[in-house]
Amino acid sequence: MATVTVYGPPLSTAVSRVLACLIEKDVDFKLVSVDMSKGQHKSPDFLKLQPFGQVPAFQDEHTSLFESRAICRYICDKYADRGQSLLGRKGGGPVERARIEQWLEAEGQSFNPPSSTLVFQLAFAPRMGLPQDPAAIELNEGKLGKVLDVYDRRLEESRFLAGDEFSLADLSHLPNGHYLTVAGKGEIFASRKNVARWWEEISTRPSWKKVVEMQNTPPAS
Ligand SMILES: N[C@@H](CCC(=O)N[C@@H](CS)C(=O)NCC(=O)O)C(=O)O
Repeated sequence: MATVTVYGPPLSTAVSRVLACLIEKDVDFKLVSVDMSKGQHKSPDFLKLQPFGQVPAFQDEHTSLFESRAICRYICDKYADRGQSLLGRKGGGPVERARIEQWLEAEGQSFNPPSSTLVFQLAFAPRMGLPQDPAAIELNEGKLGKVLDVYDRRLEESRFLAGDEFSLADLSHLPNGHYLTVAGKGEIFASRKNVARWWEEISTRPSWKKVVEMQNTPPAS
């Protein structure tokens, strides 16, 4: 099997989503560093891979892709026979796949907007020496809380979002959820019984622990 290539730092939420997926799928990969502080993600060569000048970019043989969730879907489809079945079991049928897609959309459309604003405000703004916006933090905590109330009701009936199996829909929440807990906002999960159980289970998977280890390893100079 050829090795796939991911471009971008593991500290990026979108890059870490792809890394977690590759590890779950047991697909070998090469990680190519992109120094965002030097603007390498806006260089002409990088823009050929990711026209919006964002990370991650991804290559598999002659295919190059961008958008972390699309890359994860591709990995799951192409390497369907390897690792964890993140997009439904073989022969699981359209309903099983649609339920996973439904919760993946919920992550992208409902969970991600408030959580990514919070991650920026709470985790990245301080690292970049930028001021925090308390009004944006309060507003988005409220929005995220309402989303997680829906999740809590769903997770009362099933172990994971799309059913009884861990899927790409669950995995996709890990990057933002991780930064929220590290930034001291873990209560937003812990205060909701079913969300708390779910978060504990997905965030302690070996694949995610490995990604966190990569995030905490300084890039080779
Ligand atoms: N929807 C894109 C988001 C990519 C994205 O926003 N990446 C951030 C890092 S997490 C980035 O490259 N930011 C730098 C910039 O936008 O200039 C994906 O999921 O791949």
